[in-house]
Amino acid sequence: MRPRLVDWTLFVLAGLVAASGFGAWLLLDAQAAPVIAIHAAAGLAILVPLAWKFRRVRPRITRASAWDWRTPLSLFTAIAAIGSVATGVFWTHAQAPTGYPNGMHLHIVFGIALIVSIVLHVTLRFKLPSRRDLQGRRDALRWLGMLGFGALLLPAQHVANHALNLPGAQRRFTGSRGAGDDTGPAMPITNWMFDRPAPIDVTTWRLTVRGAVERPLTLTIDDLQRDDWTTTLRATLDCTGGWHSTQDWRGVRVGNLLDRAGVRPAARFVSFVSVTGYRWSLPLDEAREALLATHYEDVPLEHWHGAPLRLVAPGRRGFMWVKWVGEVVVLAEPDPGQWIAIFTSGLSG
Ligand SMILES: Nc1nc2c(c(=O)[nH]1)N[C@H]1C(S)=C(S)[C@@H](COP(=O)(O)O)O[C@H]1N2
Ligand SMILES: [Mo]
Repeated sequence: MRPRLVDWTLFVLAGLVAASGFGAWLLLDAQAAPVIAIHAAAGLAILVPLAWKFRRVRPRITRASAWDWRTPLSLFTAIAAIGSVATGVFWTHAQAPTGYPNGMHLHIVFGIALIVSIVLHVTLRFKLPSRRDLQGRRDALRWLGMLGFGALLLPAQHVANHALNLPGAQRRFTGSRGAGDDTGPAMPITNWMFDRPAPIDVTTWRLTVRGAVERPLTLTIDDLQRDDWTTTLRATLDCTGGWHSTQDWRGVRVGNLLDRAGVRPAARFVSFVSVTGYRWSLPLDEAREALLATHYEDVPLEHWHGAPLRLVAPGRRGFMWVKWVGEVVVLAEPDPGQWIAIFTSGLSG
């Protein structure tokens, strides 16, 4: 097979893996499932052209006389590629500890290193593909064989997981492992970056509902616990860091609050802002179905789980379940600044 064909196959597969890796975080569960499957399948399939490429470039590495200034970068790319696949497989299939940092964090670090090094690698060695690269039936068949063999790796892994009852067989489709259900306060605690707020004094705490609404609201904790306001919702928190837990949450449906405040026609998103500055938004219709919870499993939330009020966003990854909510802001536009807020909140007092 022509080297350039193998290189382009690697490049396209790597792009697919990177894009699906980000999609896995951001999409709703139902949409994320096939994207995560593509991520895993393409991530394993890439091993086949990678092995091919390593065989080809081995003399350029093993013979010192063949080294040039680009060789270290190529080695770095190779290490990042192997590290990405190895940490991905390890994290989703082994019984690794869920602490911080864990296998998922390593996977993200290797993945980002890989994206950076591929961009550099391609900039330095770029060659456009041409039709000649896929000429000849034998080459085309070999190429298809390579892809086909790669595509079988994930199903083979699944069969092995179930036959040998490996830990990977018990994982949720996101790769997260169960951390116990209906456990209330014993649920794991995860803070994304720097949020370490002091416990909130509920006698002075207020929830404000503002933005594109007719009647802004200021509510006390007692308002939010009135029997005729509250409902329960069973939902699964699935942290990107690799664990999941299902609880019965109790609180006020966001749609209920929005109806009381009267949403203006321009409204499109609802942002949930923590007292720490952390914030995330959901599209209006989805936000209506979310819950602002004061309780789990019939007990009040514990401080580190976001007391007095946290967002429960069914079907969304855990990092969107804003804790210590102080404001609900109805928006007419998306909020790109939330991407900065989740990385910097907690740093300013
Ligand atoms: N304000 C705030 N909310 C937050 C976070 C945070 O760091 N700050 N971490 C998020 C992440 S990454 C997860 S997985 C869940 C974890 O919730 P728990 O600690 O109650 O299990 O909270 C989310 N809400
Ligand atoms: Mo998380």
